[in-house]
Amino acid sequence: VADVSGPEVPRFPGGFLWGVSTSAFQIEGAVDEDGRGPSAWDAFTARPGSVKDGSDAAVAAGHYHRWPEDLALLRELGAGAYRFSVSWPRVLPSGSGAVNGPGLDFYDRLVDALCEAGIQPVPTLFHWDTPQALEERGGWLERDTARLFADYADTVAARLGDRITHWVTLNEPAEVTLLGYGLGQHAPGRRLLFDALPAAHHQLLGHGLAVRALRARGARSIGVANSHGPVWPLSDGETDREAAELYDLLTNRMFADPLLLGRYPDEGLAALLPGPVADDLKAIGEPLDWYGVNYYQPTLVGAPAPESQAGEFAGIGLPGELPFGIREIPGKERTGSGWAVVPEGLPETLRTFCARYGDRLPPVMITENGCAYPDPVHDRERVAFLRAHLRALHEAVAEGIDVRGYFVWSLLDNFEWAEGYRPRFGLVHVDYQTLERTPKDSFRWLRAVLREQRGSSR
Ligand code: GBH
Repeated sequence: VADVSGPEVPRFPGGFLWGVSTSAFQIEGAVDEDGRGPSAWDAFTARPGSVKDGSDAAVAAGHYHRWPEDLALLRELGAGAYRFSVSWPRVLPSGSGAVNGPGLDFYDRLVDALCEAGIQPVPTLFHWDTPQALEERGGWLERDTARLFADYADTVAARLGDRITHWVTLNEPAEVTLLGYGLGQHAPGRRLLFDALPAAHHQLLGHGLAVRALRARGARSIGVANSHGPVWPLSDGETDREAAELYDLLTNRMFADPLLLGRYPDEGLAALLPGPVADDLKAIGEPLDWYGVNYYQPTLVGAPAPESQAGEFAGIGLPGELPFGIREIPGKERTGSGWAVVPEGLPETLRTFCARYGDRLPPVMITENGCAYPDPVHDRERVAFLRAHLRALHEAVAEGIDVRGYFVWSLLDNFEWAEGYRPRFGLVHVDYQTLERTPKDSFRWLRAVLREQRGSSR
């Protein structure tokens, strides 16, 4: 299958940002060291049955202590940028109030070291680890969390801002809303179904207020990282098309429209949002410098499955009371975690964005793309996956879509949320007994691609 000898990736425009992504909770560990406060994910993982292998992230990939080693890996890879997340409860243990000096120092050292290595630090301010103190007061269901998020953004910017070019406010508010508050499969484990939507609005508001706070601190380039992918109707029949429309509304347009058009996509949503939102939408719609897309796969959606077919949906775990059902995409290869491999879904997503948002769409960056495979080191499938996605992305670039960067998820094997440690998304293998890092074949392949793209033989 995959040939690891030659990169075989067409040339991307000069200045294209090549990077890898991680997130704090998934790699750092050290959850109660140096004054870090608990996050909603610490509380969630402590609840029996919430994580498949019963694990937690107390150690994770041990990055908090091993970051110099991880920095060396980034250098060896030749990454131009590193997207990491700042843990809110490490900086503000109870979400607001006194700053935890050692927590902020950790990111300050990391940013310094990245700059010294010539790697652009791209911090994400929120990648799902809400301070538990705020979660206990309702978390993102509460409007005040948005304001506190902006205060936190200000605190981080005051310390790191002099060395940051590109900021990311939120990572995937759709997942937090739908999986965390809607279905209870992620922290905070609430199962509010459509009553979860205020959590979406408050995250978006938090984003908007944070954009203003960052700009007031002189931030040059601000984006967001949202998960997007095509939604394909199971058939041409009306019920399947309507179900797919609704799924697309809830996962794609509900998050992108307010950010890019300053409005929600559907009148019917208004009733589910927390009161009048017109003023909030002015903050939410503050023009972005770029828009981050996390792309994994399309979703095939049809009318809800009849009871008799429930087994078919077990892996996806959508409750029967929702007005849509997710089906397996037939005829595609699957990754180790069972996701369909559909590289052409990436340019399709970008074309849909250009068509819908036109001039309102700023330059795009692919802030995450990657796959899980069990293979420890000789990960030929990951090489094939990345190569196919980069070729597909290049088609979009060749068509004139303004794509400025691509970040692989992920540098390291890490804590894959409710799936625990089994899915391995890393370019680098992590032995969870010893925390030893071993670069996979895909790491060497990507290093060759990056060298070639830079046009040097370094
Ligand atoms: C991202 O979320 C996260 O930002 C990151 O933290 C995480 O580790 C990474 O991706 C890998 O999961 O229809 O059941 O087949 C990914 C969001 C949403 C992508 C669900 C795949 C379809 C799963 N995901 N989606 S399913």
